[in-house]
Amino acid sequence: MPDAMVAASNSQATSGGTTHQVDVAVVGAGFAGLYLLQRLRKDGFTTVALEEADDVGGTWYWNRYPGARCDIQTIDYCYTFDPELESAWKWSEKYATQPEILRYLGFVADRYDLRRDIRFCTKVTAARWDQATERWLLTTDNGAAVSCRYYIMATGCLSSPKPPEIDGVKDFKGEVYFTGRWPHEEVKLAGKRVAVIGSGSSGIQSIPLIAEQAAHLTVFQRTPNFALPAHNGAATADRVALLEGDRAGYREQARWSGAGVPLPKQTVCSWQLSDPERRERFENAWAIGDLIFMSSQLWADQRVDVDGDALVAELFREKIRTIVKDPGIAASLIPYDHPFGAKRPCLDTNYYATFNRPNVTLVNLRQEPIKSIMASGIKTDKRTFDVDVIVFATGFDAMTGAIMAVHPIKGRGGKSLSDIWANGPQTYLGLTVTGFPNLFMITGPGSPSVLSNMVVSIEQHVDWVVDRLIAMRETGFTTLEATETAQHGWARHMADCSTLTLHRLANTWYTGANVPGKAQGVMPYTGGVGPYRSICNEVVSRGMVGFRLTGPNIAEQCNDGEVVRLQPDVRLVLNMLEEMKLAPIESLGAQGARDFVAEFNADRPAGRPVGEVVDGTLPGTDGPLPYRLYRPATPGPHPIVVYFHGGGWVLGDQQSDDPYCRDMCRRSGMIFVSIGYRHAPEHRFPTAAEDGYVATRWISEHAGELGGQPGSVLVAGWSAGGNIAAVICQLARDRGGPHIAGQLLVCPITDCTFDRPSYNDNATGYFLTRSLMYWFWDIYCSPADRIDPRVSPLRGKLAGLPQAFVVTCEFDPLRDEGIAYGDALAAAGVPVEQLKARGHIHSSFTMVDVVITGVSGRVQMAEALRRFAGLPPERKQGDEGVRPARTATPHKIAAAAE
Ligand code: NA7
Repeated sequence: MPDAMVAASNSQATSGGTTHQVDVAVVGAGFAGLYLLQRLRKDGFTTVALEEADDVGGTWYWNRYPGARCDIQTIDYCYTFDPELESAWKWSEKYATQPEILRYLGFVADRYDLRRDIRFCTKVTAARWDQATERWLLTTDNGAAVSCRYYIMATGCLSSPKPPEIDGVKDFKGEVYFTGRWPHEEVKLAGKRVAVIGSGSSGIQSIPLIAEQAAHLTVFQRTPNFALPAHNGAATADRVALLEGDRAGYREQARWSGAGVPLPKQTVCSWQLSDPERRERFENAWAIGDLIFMSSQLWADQRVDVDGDALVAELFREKIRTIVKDPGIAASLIPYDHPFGAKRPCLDTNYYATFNRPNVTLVNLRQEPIKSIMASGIKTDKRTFDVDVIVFATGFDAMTGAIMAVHPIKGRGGKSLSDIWANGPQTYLGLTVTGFPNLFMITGPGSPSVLSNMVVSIEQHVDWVVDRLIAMRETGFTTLEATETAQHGWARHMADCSTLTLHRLANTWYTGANVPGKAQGVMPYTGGVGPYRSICNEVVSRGMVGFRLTGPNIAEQCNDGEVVRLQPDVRLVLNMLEEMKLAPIESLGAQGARDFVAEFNADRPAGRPVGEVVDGTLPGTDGPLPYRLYRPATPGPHPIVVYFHGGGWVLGDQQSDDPYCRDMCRRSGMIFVSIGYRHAPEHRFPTAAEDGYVATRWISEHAGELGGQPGSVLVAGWSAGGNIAAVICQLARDRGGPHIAGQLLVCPITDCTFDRPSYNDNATGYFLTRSLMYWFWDIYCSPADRIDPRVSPLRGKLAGLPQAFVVTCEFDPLRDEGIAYGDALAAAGVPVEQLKARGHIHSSFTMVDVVITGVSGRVQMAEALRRFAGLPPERKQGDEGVRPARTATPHKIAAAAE
């Protein structure tokens, strides 16, 4: 590349043979490095990019294997920072080939004259932070060292090929190629016996083309993958029309989407569709040939719930069986060891059909592992395959490999990044690392990166980082570093996010499982591109929360803390509610509030099916009380849980917690009977409690008729319903029955003392407000009555009560009175367990299929109920424990929670 070499020598000349001084050094000249250069230069920073290759392109420079293409539609997989650039370049295909993408990146480099700031053929060999000068010193294998204020790794996620870990590679006498380091000159495979090891994206893209050339191709497959036909050709007309209709809007939608591609939220759940309807959706997606579409547009629960996902996987398997003629080969090609999407699914052109060719052999390494590579070919534990060429499509040391390849990177106090990351990468926002001031990573571990359209993520990272550098220049700060608190908080938030999807359930390069000895854990951010962007923005709007900034002649600034303490889906729900700018419920009047709740609930995700739902009435003190009974699908009789809905004694009815009752019925395998007790202001204290007591007694006496186990019942309730359940336990003890085997109290109201910290800390902003609680109290109960244990059970006698499971949420005004009740029960000798749900709000557990992170709490609640009822801890349908039961959502909030 003559241009490149000229650029390199110019660059070194300016350094005068001594240390090359710049404001910002960038490592890598792929998508990220090029955009960095463009922005940094535009914003007045001196900069240099150090690039190991002799040209731009990054991953698209190295991955030249036959069939290499992007697997996001090209109209989405390109820069959007400059509308003129968008109109200056026309893509020729729906999925561009590697040569075309490389040409595009060359075009971008030339258009913005970026090559003059790139030192090609230059590898960074080490990097060291010098505290005295507050600069990074980068040594290189070619030319001057670089001294910079800011050091930005734009090294890509898939640029460090993984060794094949197979004995004897060096003994092989034929040709050896790695897909990730494919030669520039033509590789002639015609007439040769070729082996391909690996069936990830690179293998799946190259195998059909290699099969067309080779005399014989033998594919060595360890793990089969899901692959979807690309149906490549011209760019899809409807997508192009959308883009051209409103380019800015289209791009903006991508920026706030889940994966960086503008597709609508799916709202229908798999169980709301019939078999033929699901099949039709799948066939449509198969015909469209778009991974993001297939992964997100079939039904709302597909990516997040094992059952919803399994339906997709099975339809894939049917396709493979149809395409591959030999049933034995088809069986080997069918993936069973991971949920669809948990491992990167692939986009193919004739991949499965290639195994119908007479010149192709599939070797299933699960049945006959490779023993070694010999001079003449490959030996499994059953056979020997003589080949002329071996192609290793064995993947990468992903996400961390390229960063750690610069070794050592020594931060403050001389600590090395490889040591600090020995147990897995730790970052703040995926962009920075504590102890490494002024070091940034683009698409680093902890950012959405590989789970997103990379270009969208790259542009967001670059803009965010460069904007910070500008802000520091303007304010006089010269160093920026993530705090320990912030980094720990991000690790916790990452772990919370990882429960939202199924990625944690597969051994993949996302989790580090493909590299022997590598620390394992989900490395990319699974919370989505849009939410990630909003968090980065929040860091700034809250005064650089989690960063320490210093500079000469300026006071240190450190707004220490965690940027996200809420569960990720709870945060989205709250943001959504804030955007809706709802009037305070207490301003609507009782009837207005009831209408609002009814409207709100009508729009929420439908609960999952249970065996039977029966509406009925039972005799109350002053007339019939309605109830709704949820029966499990399993054979009865079942223990009965008498349930009391939430709503501050004012709102709701026996159906208002329908999704929660269904969910708990499925999980616990018990009958739930939700009681329509009477409400204030029409019926004030103590009506709700007395109705609840009468209903519980009646249900206990008629358990057999209801299909339940006679003898005893359990009680449960949420919020004011939790209050009623707690009170009933006291009344039942004092009034001679019924026998209650256990009580489940979810965020219960237990006292009328408003000075506990949670009433202040969580007074506003978390859905249930202090003001709304005051309103509920005023409507239900006069001040004089408030100390009565029938409304303040914490003030009652607690000894001799049924065993209890008390759930409280961190961001709930009622948190501390729930905890106080649990503690008081324990002090009174009542067996009690408390679940203190971190990051949750008052309604987290009843927002079923909206707040997905609430699942594990409901699993624990169901287990407690089963224990109380003397049932074995076996789980019922829909249950998972280690996995989320995400389903979703004909619902605005649910859509946001995606
Ligand atoms: P991948 O997706 O990591 O695939 C590598 C493949 O190589 C995969 O099938 C591996 O099996 C297989 N492999 C790795 N090591 C071995 C050994 N030692 N023996 C046998 N088979 C082995 O990398 P790709 O390059 O295909 O794709 C990377 C990404 O680039 C892709 O997801 C796109 O985003 C673009 P395993 O699954 O580990 O059992």
